[in-house]
Amino acid sequence: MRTRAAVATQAGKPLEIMEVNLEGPKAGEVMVEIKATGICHTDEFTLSGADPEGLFPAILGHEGAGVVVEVGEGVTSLKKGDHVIPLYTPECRQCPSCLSQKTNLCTSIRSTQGQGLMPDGSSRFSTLDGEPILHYMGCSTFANHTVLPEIALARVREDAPFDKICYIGCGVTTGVGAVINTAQVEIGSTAVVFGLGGIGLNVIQGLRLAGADMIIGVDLNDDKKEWGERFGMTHFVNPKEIDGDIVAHLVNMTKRRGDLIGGADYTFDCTGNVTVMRQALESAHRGWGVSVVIGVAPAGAEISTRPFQLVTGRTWKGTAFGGARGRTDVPKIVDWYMEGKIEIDPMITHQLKLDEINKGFDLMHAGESIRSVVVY
Ligand code: NAD
Ligand code: AHE
Ligand code: ZN
Repeated sequence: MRTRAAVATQAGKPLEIMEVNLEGPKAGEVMVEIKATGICHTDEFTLSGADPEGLFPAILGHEGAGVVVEVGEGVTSLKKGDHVIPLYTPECRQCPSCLSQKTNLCTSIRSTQGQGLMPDGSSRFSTLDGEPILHYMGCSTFANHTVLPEIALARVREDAPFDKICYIGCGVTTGVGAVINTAQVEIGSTAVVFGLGGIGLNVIQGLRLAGADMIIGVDLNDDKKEWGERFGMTHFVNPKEIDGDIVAHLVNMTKRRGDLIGGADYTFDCTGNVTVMRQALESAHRGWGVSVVIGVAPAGAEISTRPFQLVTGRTWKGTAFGGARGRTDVPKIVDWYMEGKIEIDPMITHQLKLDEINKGFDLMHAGESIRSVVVY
């Protein structure tokens, strides 16, 4: 069949809206009509050419929601008409990683996914001239229709609005999950969140949900102060506006009564900047502070710190998709949204048509959006 898509033809170039060919689902695969998709900073990261795994031409997008239109042979858990959220972190429930119960990083299809291919090693997308177009993160939600493995789809309730729950396909789950699953923040904790964008604000609402006492947001953009406060941030720091070192400033701010040392119980990097990742680690409390890397750094970037920071009891962790097991956890997060336990609507600052998708990237670059969502 034919469908409309925004194609990343090469790094650093705007997406091109075009008709593409899409083959039907093979065994174990499902075709989905995408109803809405968010634009995440990771799409920008790959489009910019900074992603070591970035391949072109490809159909980007990994934060979608839609309806099953066709299922391939052997598909048992989904049927036509089901509402679904695509999962860039699938959940096969059979691979050593899934069975370990220690990680959400299902390994069953990661290698082909990273090559922009379906598990059988081929692509379902091609140009009208028959040239293959690659998939992206196993999702390709910047197409009105896409094909995914059954294990990479979470079935969700049908009364949930696509134009909001698409954000659960990445940003919401990543931010809230980093707090609940990865850091396992306790009531009364102190926390610092670096980068108050589409991910950082969800970390903040996760911290509010977990009952953190002090939630410090750090961003270079002063407009983010109001945004952070809207979701539970208690203090804001713009590194450009303080005298001296940001780490010393944060350590001092997080000193509890009688504590001579200071430092936050939990810190989160939501910028992808390796200098900030180091600041986040070093702002964590001596002896027990945990720092979680969420941001994705460009090819070639490396993190560093003095080993003494770890010797003295800080823990450096990372998280992908907020540690969530997609088919199990995503339907629950949709429930949390529908029950009013978490907010999504105010973070979706812009709604665009597919033809306007490049504007979503411009808004992100200008720091004017939290999330832009394309509605098909
Ligand atoms: P965004 O562009 O919406 O937000 C980034 C924020 O960081 C902005 O508010 C910006 O002003 C701020 N910022 C930039 N440099 C800063 C600095 N030096 N100090 C303080 N603040 C700074 O991006 P997003 O969608 O929130 O994504 C954030 C990061 O998380 C990206 O690197 C993205 O690729 C990554 N990400 C990771 C996962 C995962 O599973 N690990 C999932 C989604 C996104
Ligand atoms: N391709 C990049 C890594 C990108 C990355 O870390 N992606 C996150 C999700 S970001 C969502 O917005 C992720 O899930 N990582 C685990 C994985 O298996 O990719 C690179 O550096 O090569
Ligand atoms: Zn994302």
